[in-house]
Amino acid sequence: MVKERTLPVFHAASAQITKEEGLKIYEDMVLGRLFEDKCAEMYYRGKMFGFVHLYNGQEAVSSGVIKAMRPDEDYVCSTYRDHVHALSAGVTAREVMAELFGKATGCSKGRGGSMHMFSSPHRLLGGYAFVAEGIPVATGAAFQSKYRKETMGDASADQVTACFFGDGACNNGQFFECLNMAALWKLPILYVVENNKWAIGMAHERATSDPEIYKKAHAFGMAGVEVDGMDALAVYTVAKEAIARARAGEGPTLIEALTYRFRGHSLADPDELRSKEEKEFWFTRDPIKKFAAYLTEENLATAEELKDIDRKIQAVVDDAVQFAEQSPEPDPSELYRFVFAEDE
Ligand SMILES: Cc1ncc(C[n+]2csc(CCOP(=O)(O)OP(=O)(O)O)c2C)c(N)n1
Ligand SMILES: [Mg+2]
Repeated sequence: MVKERTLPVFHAASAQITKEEGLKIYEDMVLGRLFEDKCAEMYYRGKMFGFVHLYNGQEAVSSGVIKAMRPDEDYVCSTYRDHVHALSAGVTAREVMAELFGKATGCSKGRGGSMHMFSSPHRLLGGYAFVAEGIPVATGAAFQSKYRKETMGDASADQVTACFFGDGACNNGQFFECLNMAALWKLPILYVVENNKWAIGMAHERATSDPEIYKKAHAFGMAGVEVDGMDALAVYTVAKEAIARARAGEGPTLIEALTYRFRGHSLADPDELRSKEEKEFWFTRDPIKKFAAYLTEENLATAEELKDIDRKIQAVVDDAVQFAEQSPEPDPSELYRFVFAEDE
């Protein structure tokens, strides 16, 4: 039997969500899942190049956190596993798929590819290929919100930043330096660790002196919480509390979401290191199935309504592929464009 860390218990009855919130989270998770399944298909058909890291299994973290934020206003920062964060942040499936196909209509104009999704209108600060590279960027975004509000007197600058990264990033120096500054200056930021137990083929327990990452917050006098990352409702509830704290000027939170990726590290990984029994333990905790059961049990949705959403989203994903296929390649004469920000 696999020895798994005990997942924190969350009592669903303690959370109150409306039907609208529930369906929004469900739809976003289904979009993440179906989009990524399609990515795998397109990658193996040779439509995408380079490394492609999928997010299957971790959807409750992206949807639970980002759907608790203000769309197109609050900031989101990601890693190389960034497609689903981009979708949750509101970047259209068309723009994300076109970026994966390297097309000019992609959200990074076809220059970024899988690991570098970016969208200024959706306040997506980017996907970053170096482990922990997004942490200082996100910390800077949170600093500018605070600076604009408190030093420049801009009352509208109350935006919160969510910074997503993996368990592997928590052994990197940037993590500790940024947590220190964020706590010291009470920055409006959520550091969201997606602890999926593995950093490529390195098991978290083998690389980390104290594997309970959320406890590292306490060394900085920062709020640190662990949450079942397979439970969208639990993540949403924890995120809402952290966002309220950040917006009220009470500082950052380190959220450790215990989760699991259902596929290999990237689509080039044969995924032979993780045991069959470990995978099976986590497959039974599929976050979409869990949340669907919650919605129907609480009479927030019928099984038919959820199926309608599934069908609608499948059409969105199919349309995104068609759009990406038909979109033009970037024009070679524009090779040097978008290296620096442009006015429009
Ligand atoms: C600074 C740096 N060192 C090493 C790598 C190679 N690398 C790519 S992904 C990865 C594992 C990161 O694991 P984790 O942070 O847990 O994220 P996950 O892939 O599990 O989402 C490593 C070591 C890198 N990209 N950047
Ligand atoms: Mg990991």
